Amino acid sequence: MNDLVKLLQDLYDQSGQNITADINHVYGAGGAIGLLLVLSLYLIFKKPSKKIEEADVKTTEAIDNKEEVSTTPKEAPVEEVTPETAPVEEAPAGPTWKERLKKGLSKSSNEVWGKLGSIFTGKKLDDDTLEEVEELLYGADIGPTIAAELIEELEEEAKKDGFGEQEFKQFLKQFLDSKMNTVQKGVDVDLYNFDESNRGKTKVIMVVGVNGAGKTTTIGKLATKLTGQGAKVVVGACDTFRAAAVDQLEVWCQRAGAEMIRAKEGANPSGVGYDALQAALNSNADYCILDTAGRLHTKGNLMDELKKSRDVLKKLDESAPHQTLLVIDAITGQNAIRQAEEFNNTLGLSGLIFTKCDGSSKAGAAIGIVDKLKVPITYIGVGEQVEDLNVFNLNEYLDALLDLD
Ligand SMILES: Nc1nc2c(ncn2[C@@H]2O[C@H](COP(=O)(O)OP(=O)(O)OP(=O)(O)O)[C@@H](O)[C@H]2O)c(=O)[nH]1
Ligand SMILES: [Mg+2]
Repeated sequence: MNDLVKLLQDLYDQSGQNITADINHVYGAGGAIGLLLVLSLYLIFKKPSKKIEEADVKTTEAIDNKEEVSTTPKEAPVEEVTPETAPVEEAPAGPTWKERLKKGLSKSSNEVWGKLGSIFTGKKLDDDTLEEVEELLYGADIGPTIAAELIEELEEEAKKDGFGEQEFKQFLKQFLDSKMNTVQKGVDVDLYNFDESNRGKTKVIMVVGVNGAGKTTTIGKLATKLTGQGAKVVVGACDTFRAAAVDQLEVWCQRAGAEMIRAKEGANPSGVGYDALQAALNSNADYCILDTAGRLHTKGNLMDELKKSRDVLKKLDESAPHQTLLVIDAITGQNAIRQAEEFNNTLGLSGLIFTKCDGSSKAGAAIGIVDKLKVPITYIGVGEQVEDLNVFNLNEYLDALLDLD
């Protein structure tokens, strides 16, 4: 013990401190060292914690299951992922109808209507600007009467203070809406919304138009929409001129889950329409859609044949066809008025379907056509996919055309 006192005294002396080590200091230091020793032994031999035990079990299991063992410290906070909160991987959704419409009308919007708006950024309406507007309106093919009317009203509007691009677009929207909204109100909603309360009351839709306007494709899309709503649809392949036309329709009908009635050997088109309606009535179908062969409105004999096809349906149902729809390719522009007038005179059209708007900058022609004929647009087509056909909504159409949101 005295040796230990001496050792401590030497250490104190070396550190230059004026402290005297006595036996009490030695006992104190020895006690502290002893306490440290006991503590160390306890920590080494104490029972492992529950958490560590569990972590080890999991690690063993993971190894047994050949799972990858995480090197993350076990104590690190782990976000709990329960089946309810786990993110479900959804199939990427396609574009919405609004997006499709906007894209489909982008040619017309960018090349004509958008340019019109930009004329008014910071400019006053002088003669040069008016001329520019006129030129673009003729390019839009909305028809000379409407174009002249629009310019007259514009001259008044543009006198107002702060008349810029947005004000011009709003003025255009109001003007175009006023040209169409009364006629558009006449659209029969049953045409695109299958109503369960009408189940079994066969509605006959006859689809007509010039060659290649998009009749068969539109019928395919329409049938798909209606069967998708739970309706039973029978389609009559009345285009007996081309075998390929029937094959094309058959593919669409199979996809839509619609029944297709084709021509019997040597049957004429009106016979197929009759058979299709008979089949639809027999099976209490909700819709009977007739695909007719394309024809030029100037061919009198073909137009007569169409009339015959329509009249024969009345033998089965006096009120048939309930809808006679003319398909118009948007690229036709104002020339469609002549077509529509002829078809209207022969058959009495109840609606128009405006197709291929995506391929033309003349989608605005619809306004002039509706205004002139007083026949509403029922559907609009902006591409070749099923989703590219939808009900024509005037507000949506004008917003997309004028790039308003
Ligand atoms: N881009 C685009 N193509 C379309 C649209 N609608 C139809 N088509 C295409 O236009 C072409 C003609 O369409 P059809 O449906 O065969 O036209 P149709 O009026 O039945 O033709 P006929 O029976 O020969 O008189 C096809 O290649 C269609 O895919 C559309 O909205 N956009
Ligand atoms: Mg066809």
